[in-house]
Amino acid sequence: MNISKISIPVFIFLITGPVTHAQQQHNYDESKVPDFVLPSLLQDKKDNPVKTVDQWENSRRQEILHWFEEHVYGKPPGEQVNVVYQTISLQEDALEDQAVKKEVKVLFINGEDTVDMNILIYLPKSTQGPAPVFLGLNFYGNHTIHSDPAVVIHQKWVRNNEDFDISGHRATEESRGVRAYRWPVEAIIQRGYGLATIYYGDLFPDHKKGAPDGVQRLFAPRKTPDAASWGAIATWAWGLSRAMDYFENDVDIDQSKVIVMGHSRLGKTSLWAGASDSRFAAVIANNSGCGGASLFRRRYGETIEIINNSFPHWFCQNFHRFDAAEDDLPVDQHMLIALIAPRPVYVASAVEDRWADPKGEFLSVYHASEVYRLYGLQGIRKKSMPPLNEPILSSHTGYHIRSGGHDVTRFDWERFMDFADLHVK
Ligand code: GTR
Repeated sequence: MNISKISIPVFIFLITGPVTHAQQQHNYDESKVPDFVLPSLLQDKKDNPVKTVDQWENSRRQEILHWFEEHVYGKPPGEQVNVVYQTISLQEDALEDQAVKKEVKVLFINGEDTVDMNILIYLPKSTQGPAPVFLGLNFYGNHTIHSDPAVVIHQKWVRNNEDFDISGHRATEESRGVRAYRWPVEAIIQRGYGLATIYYGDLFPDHKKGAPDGVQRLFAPRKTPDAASWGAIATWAWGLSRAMDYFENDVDIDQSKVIVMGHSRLGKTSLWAGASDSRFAAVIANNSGCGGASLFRRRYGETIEIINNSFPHWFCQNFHRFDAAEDDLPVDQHMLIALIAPRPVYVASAVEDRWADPKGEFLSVYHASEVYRLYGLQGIRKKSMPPLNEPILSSHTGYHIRSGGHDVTRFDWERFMDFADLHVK
């Protein structure tokens, strides 16, 4: 090919590769963040002021919860499926005798059809009585969170990853323990907490056509999905609630002290799980970004249009109506966090994770604090972000921004546990 004969746009394409839709649209320039007005938390849709906890809980909160279901995450079908729990492994001397480990298979049943999810649970032996527990979904499978050779490897669809030797969308022995650095199980156990985790693909394999291979299939014969039906995030959150149903029946777990934690898309999920199911005692969202803690109206980093284009299955169909129309949405994400009040919530950002808009994540927590104050709790009063690596822990609305990029680090976990020590344990 003779370079001199290639037209300029084609030449640029050849040297840079295709420019993705996402790259074309995002803004990282603070001076280009548009002026916006956030929907009021304590003024209802008829403009009546909300002055008491009772008005908040019985009226305004319901209104906001409904909007999130209707326009953002979508609703699970009202009906329930039959559920059976099977303990498929039990080890009394796990982690050098510091923990009890069990794997519980949860079978969701509709007639002849079943879908299962496996909960991997580590509980500290040092705790007198039932243990407080962190619950989090994982990205590649329960066997990836620890090098423990006995954890079951799932047979579900999984994202290919050369670094983890995952190809053909199937996990193998090669990927055992590859995500252990994100799950400091021994440290969690030492601090007196349990850890429960589930592979998110058990519930909804994370691709556009994943729905029929997850739990949604079990409801399909009974209910035709509509534009407000649950997307993948609501389905993953539904799975967390089903894990909570199980915890209510496990005497070794303190069901009143379950802290739901998630990173990135699973941080979006932990926020929605905590907002939609008040049995969760506290919520932690790490680098959760657009559709998680950050404010849509700032249009900094990932936007509604970008996320809907890249991941059309994550939210309900109605949410696509707000592509490039953030101001038309009746909610913003400070309202999602406020739905968790008065339960403790912790949002964590990373300074290099601009895609997730750290400032927008902080401002959500700041604005949500208004509802925490209605409960007589302090919340965050200062509108300026705290310095790097200096967590806000004493407030029921906790926050940190750490150095580094999009990830879950040991620093993050230590702060999550500090926060849980203060507000949950
Ligand atoms: C990105 C997505 C983010 C975030 C992230 C993740 O591609 O744009 O919203 O969820 O994935 O989950 O790792």
